Amino acid sequence: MSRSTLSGFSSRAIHHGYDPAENMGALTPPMHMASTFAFDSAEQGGAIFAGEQQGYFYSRISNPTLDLLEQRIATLEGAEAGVATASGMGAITAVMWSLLEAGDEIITDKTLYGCTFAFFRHGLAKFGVKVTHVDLTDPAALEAAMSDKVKVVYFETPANPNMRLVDIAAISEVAHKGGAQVVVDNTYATPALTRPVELGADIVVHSATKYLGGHGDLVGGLVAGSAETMQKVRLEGLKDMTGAVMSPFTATLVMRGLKTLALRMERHSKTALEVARWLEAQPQVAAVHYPGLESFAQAELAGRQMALPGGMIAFDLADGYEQGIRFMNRLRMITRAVSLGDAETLIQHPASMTHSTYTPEERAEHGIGEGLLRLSVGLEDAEDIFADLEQALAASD
Ligand code: HCS
Repeated sequence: MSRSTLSGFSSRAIHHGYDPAENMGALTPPMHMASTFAFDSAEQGGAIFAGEQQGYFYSRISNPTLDLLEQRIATLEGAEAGVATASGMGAITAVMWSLLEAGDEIITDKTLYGCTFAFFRHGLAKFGVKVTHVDLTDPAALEAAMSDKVKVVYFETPANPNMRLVDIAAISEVAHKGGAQVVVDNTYATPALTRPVELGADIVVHSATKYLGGHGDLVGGLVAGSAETMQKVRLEGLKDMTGAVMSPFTATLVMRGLKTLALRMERHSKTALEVARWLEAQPQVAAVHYPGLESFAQAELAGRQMALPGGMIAFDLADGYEQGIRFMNRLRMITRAVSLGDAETLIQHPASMTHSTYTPEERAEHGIGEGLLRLSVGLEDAEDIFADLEQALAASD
């Protein structure tokens, strides 16, 4: 059986695109730490530059180690091709600089990760792109907002930090009818739980720093989509507009993470569901937002669109921000840190940390509560997570 025709998700995450026999038997793909590549002849160099011949020439454009990772994210997302970038923001900016030009419009969901929001509002807008935020939990709201100037519809699902879901198939249908491309940030769900391209989206972006890498030891980004669009993202967004290139060492770490992605997502989801149920039963907790809960406002969509509910939980304490700060400061094992998807359980306060790029008024308008806490449930034993939450909650009153 060819290693590139395996059907299982984890088998492809482990083997796709690589044959040890072609690499001196090395089980793990070699890391090509080369900035440049030698040409057989001057004519060959010219032909590669002109795109008349396939080949590597400079690692800002492509590199064999990144190439393998790009093939792996493409197969896992059910897309034709991939592009690796230096960070999640590198992925988002490389895509947007490739798809948009002055005079175009982009519609994004209301809730976005803080730096994504800042890039759209303060970056793209400066270059003549009109940015409109629409509640994309409602496909009719998108239909009403569409115009022939809208080139891109962009959202996260689940959204960072409040866990709102967007129906990828329904939104893609409306966006495509209006002639726009759909870009989905799949960082929270990962392709182990949701595959946006299979549901109709055009492009997927990732912060590979999170679940894909999975061990809190790298910063990286990935893009997946059609071969034609990925070539544009590589040659415009990556090569010329951002230069946001991933290093071969980072690519090696991401590929190591991908091997256990499905396994880790199962464990993250199992423990997170137990934690969400427990939090919901505590008198000090006012609200819990988790796609696996029966009380989740979009439980039907979660069941339809996510294979498992994932490892991220958002919740509010009854006494709001002040209690949240007391609670966070009393945690012993659970770590106060931004980022997510690591083996360690992490907690942070979006309004003062990841989403401090919004003004308080913008947070209110975009559904990001001032007291909301975000928990990234890790891979520790559930009893230790519970014990820490319990003692910190008891001491937070
Ligand atoms: N995107 C990361 C980094 C925040 S500054 C997060 O935690 O949401």
